[in-house]
Amino acid sequence: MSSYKFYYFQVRGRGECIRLLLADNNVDYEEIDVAPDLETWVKEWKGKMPFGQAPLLQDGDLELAQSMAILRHLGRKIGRSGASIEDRAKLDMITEHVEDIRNGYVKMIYTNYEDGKDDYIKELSGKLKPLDTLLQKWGSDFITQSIAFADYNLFDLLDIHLTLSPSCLDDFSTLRKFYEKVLNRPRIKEYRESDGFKSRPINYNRKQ
Ligand code: 0HH
Repeated sequence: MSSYKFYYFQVRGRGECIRLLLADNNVDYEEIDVAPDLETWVKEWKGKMPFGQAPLLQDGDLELAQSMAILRHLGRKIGRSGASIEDRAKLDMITEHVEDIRNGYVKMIYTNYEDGKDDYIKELSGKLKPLDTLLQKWGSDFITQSIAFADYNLFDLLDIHLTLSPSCLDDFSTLRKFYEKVLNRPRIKEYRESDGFKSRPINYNRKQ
């Protein structure tokens, strides 16, 4: 029996960085689809979620909501949470900026895709540039010396934006290098070949 149960929709969405961390670190888990149909989500699962939303991770008696809390918790449990207090601060700093970008992305995708996509893409490089500058300044392959929870989240953010705008990393060689480095990790490659990964759209409304 898997020790972790992961409850989420069958989309990449806010769950994908967690799946990437689990896959790359060979952590066994069971995934439960909370919405084989919308009625099941509303009647069976929504009310059981601490904040009425998924994802949720069950780790023994601990029921944990909020994707970033789940990601950090798993990072701490498997030793992917930064080697020093300074590293942990950097990982948190990047995580917060990635959240800011993701919140804007989700808003555009779900509420304003047709009218908002072009402007969103125009403003994207201004949001990615500081990430490129910081990673270059910090000088490691990952955000810190070795891969940690925040790297999976940053990777997923870059991945979904490359789908939205394939040229979005053209001016950001450090981010591009980081993206390729994570993409080419054997277990990440293997995971991305899986039927599960291939069958899940990025977003529930299938806009991307
Ligand atoms: N801050 C939270 C986190 O990071 C936000 C979680 C969240 O927005 O964990 N959860 C959404 C699903 S993520 C949720 O539970 C986006 C995937 C889209 C799935 C849409 C399903 C529509 C069902 C009506 N949303 C469902 C809800 O709020 O009822």
